[in-house]
Amino acid sequence: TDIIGKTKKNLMTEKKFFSLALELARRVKGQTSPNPAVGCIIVKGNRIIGQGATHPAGGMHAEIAALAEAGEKAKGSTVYVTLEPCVWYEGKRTPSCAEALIKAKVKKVLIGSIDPNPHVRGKGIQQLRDAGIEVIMMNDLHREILDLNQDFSKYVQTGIPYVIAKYAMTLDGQIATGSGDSQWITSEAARTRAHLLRSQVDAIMVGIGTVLSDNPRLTARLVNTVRQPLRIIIDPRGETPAEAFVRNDGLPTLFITLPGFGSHLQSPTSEVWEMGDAHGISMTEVFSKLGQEKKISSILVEGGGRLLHRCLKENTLDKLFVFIGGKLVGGRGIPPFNSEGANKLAEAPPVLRFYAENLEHDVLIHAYLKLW
Ligand code: AOF
Ligand code: ZN
Repeated sequence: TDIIGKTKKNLMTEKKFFSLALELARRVKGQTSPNPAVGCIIVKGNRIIGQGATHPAGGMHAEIAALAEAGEKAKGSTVYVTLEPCVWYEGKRTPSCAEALIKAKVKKVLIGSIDPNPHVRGKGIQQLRDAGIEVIMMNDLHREILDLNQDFSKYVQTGIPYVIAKYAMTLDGQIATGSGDSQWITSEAARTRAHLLRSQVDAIMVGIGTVLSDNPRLTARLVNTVRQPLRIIIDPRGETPAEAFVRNDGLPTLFITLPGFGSHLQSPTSEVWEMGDAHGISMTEVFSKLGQEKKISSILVEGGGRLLHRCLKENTLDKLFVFIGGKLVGGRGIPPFNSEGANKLAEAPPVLRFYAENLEHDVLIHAYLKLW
């Protein structure tokens, strides 16, 4: 019983250190793109001697920040890190974390996930082991750790941004009443949560219908944030009014129109891409171009129903954020994806995994259509 007791206690401690490392990573989510958000805790004799999280791109990695705090004491320590430490490769901006850990003579490294970056994947672990450091892959919080950097994982492997659809609906699945009234389906706390989601992506996208009906600002206002996401308006015929917030508040906006419809939208703060043909604007093409030319690694698509439907139909959605508010329309309203849907449930797009987050008065569903 003594031995079992001890083992249990150790497991508990490891999990605690790991959840701390994950918490550190979560705090910098949205500030590290296109790098992943990573957290690192350095422990010696059951005491934390260093902690760190990824700095904005081009800056320190989590391990380097944690090692800087630990200093000389890092020798013989145990390191908890949510992502495999990186190795050096051509074009990299900062020095290798695996090498830094070896140099600091740490004893043991516990890793939460393998780095999906093809330049790193597995090599960091190998390098540490070759240097005689004990490396353990942790299963604790594995799913949560993977969830945090799904955007990075897709972008580093494909060059295409991670696309999330976001909408707020009633308990009977409507985003507005039949007459178009939608303010508000959710309460204050859910709207603050939505602004946090905005602050964690590189870009926010809406269709022209939403601009015309809501005149949204599309900024992350209700939370503290160091940067605002790029605003992208899908406006095939260049109908965004001259008085719309997105053309007047001095923040950057990218308008995407059909050929010949965009020149009047150009301004010192707004850019125009003219794309598409008689079949309309291909969202697949839009997303690839955003990844390639603007290095956008994640996008939140906030509606409306026609744009969301188009994204779904082209199979470009990776995740849904669905806010559910305690309201019932109780009849025909407006659905989130506004067009013909699947005929048979067997033909409906599969959801691979979903779970709910409880907010004060509402629920936020995380639904994954793809896993990266
Ligand atoms: C780590 N710890 O905190 C992060 C890692 O251009 P660089 O030098 O910043 O390297 C970017 C790559 O490093 C990135 O694509 C990913 O593979 C890894 N990110 N690695 O050891 C960290 N953020
Ligand atoms: Zn690194």
